[in-house]
Parts: sequence; C-alpha cells; structure tokens
Amino acid sequence: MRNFTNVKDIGPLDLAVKEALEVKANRFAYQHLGKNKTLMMIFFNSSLRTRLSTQKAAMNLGMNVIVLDVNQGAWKLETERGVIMDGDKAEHLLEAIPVMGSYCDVIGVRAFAGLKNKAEDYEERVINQFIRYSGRPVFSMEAATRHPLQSFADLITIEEFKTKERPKVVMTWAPHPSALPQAVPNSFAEWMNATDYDFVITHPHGYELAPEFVGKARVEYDQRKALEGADFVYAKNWSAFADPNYGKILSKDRDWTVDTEKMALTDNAFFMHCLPVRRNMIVTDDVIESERSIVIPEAANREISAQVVLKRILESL
Ligand code: AN0
Ligand code: CP
Repeated sequence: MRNFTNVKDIGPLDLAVKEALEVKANRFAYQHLGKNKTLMMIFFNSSLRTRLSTQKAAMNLGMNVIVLDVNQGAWKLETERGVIMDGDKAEHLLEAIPVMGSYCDVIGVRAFAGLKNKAEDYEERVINQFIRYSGRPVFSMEAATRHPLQSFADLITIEEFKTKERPKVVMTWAPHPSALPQAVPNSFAEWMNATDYDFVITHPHGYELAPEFVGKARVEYDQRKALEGADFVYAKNWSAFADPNYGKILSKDRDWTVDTEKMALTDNAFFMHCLPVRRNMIVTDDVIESERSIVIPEAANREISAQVVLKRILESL
C-alpha cells in the first residue's frame, strides 16, 4: 500500500480485519519492518488518541517517530499558491512539505476541514499536496472529508463484539456546542457501506451527508424509529453539509442525546463513539458508563488499525 486516505486503499475488508486480529494477537512480530525507518506525524489540529495510538503502532513495528504540531513552534504556513506573502505566514506549504519528506520514510497528516469553503474541503487540498509533493507514502490521521484509521478501528471493534452475522448498525447525529467536520460520519458510512451490515443513518432534517458517502445506507429522520432493534449505536455530531448551510450548526436539540430510554429501544445494543465525547450533549453519563459501552476497546483498536496500515506501507517500501 502506498497511501491510505479511504476505504478503497485497504482492499478487501475481510482480509484487513483478519490481519488486524493477527497483529493484535502478536503486535511485536514485525519489528524488522520498521528498523531504521522514520515515521513523521504532522498535526494541524489537536489529538489525543491518534497521536498516541499511531506512535505506539509505529513503535510496535520498530520505527522511529517524529511528531510536529504545526501550530505550536513551527513557522505559520501559507497553503494558497499565488499569495503575496507579506502577512504573518513565514513559510509556504510547498517548501515545507518536501523538506519534511526529506527527514522521514512515511508521513501521517491530520488536517481537518476548515468548514468555510466546501469545494476546498472536499478537494482534500492539504493531504493531496502532501501526497503530491512529499515524495513519501502518506496516510490520513483525519483529513477534511474522512477519518479512515478511526473507521477501520470501528470495523474491527464491531467484528469483535457482534453476535449476529449481519448486525444492525445505527449512526445517529447528536448535539454538540461547536461546529464539527463531517469526516468521521462520512468515513464511518463509507466503511459500513463496504460491509453487508444493515446500516442506518439518523439525523435531523438539514444534516444530510454528501450522497457519495450515504451510498446505499437507509436514512431515517425519526431517531427512535431508527434505533429500534439496533445492535450497535454509533453516535456522532457533525455540522451541516448541504448548501447554503455548509459548516453551520442547525440544532443543539438535546432530544437527540443518546440516553437510557433510547438505548432501551435497541436490541441491547453496544454504544460506540470515536471520542472525544461531550457527556450529556452526545450521550448521558449512564449510557457511556454502562456495560454496553465499548468506547474504550474501540479507542484501543486505534493502535491496531494504525499498525496494519503502517505495516502494509512498510511492506511496500
Ligand atoms: C473532531 C471531529 O469531529 O472531527 C475529531 C474527532 C476524532 N472532534 C472534535 O473536534 C471534538
Ligand atoms: N478519535 C480520535 O481521532 O481522537 P483524537 O482526535 O483524540 O485523535
């Protein structure tokens, strides 16, 4: 594998999950792959899980790791071509990227959607420039439209916990105080649509995701109806995608918060969230602390999804 930005890059999902379970059972078996290889992780946005799990995955593989928080200590970067750089930005991304590439073998990039210009976000301008100009394999640590390492970890988690061949998986919108990207729900939908699960998306009117991500999923605007018989409840907030409200908050209605009464409509479903989560906005204390909450094993699987991706990239170097 050269680059990893979406579900297609990982190939058949049954093989990817099989490899993930092998790696999980024997995570130090591939140390030779990373010897004298350097991973550079570049963060344009905050992170707890991605930063720690990806570094751990790289260490499991015997790699060295360099982390750069672009907004803390590096020069402020210009990303647009043709700009007269007489403002506060001291360096252009077009020099910074090949320079960073010259110090490492593999690059991970986190660059969220700006939520101001839909076309720019959905073109994936930042990560695509890394792919084009770094000279290195590049993987997404959450880009503007997708968070594939998260979705892969979510898939591994569902495969570990499911008790039915074809579980009902419900992704529900839930309220949040600030505007969040569509990357996590887009990506989760993309990966769920690549399985044969019964996949349902529920959200208030106005929160429709891009059609290419909704794909064959069923959309149900009545959250309670959507949750009936669910085996997995995947909660997430996102901002509006549809024009003219791109990137806007249309509702903070806590009637959409996942609580015990909603979970009682399901078939004793497991509760999932990518984290970080706002308690009593997205989900009540009771639900996230319940024995059906699998948010911690879900986060732990981030180490595994990252390790499979890094392992495949190292095998192709
Ligand atoms: C981010 C998001 O919704 O994309 C990262 C989630 C992994 N969440 C927040 O900014 C709270
Ligand atoms: N789920 C996730 O990507 O978490 P971080 O934003 O903390 O990395």
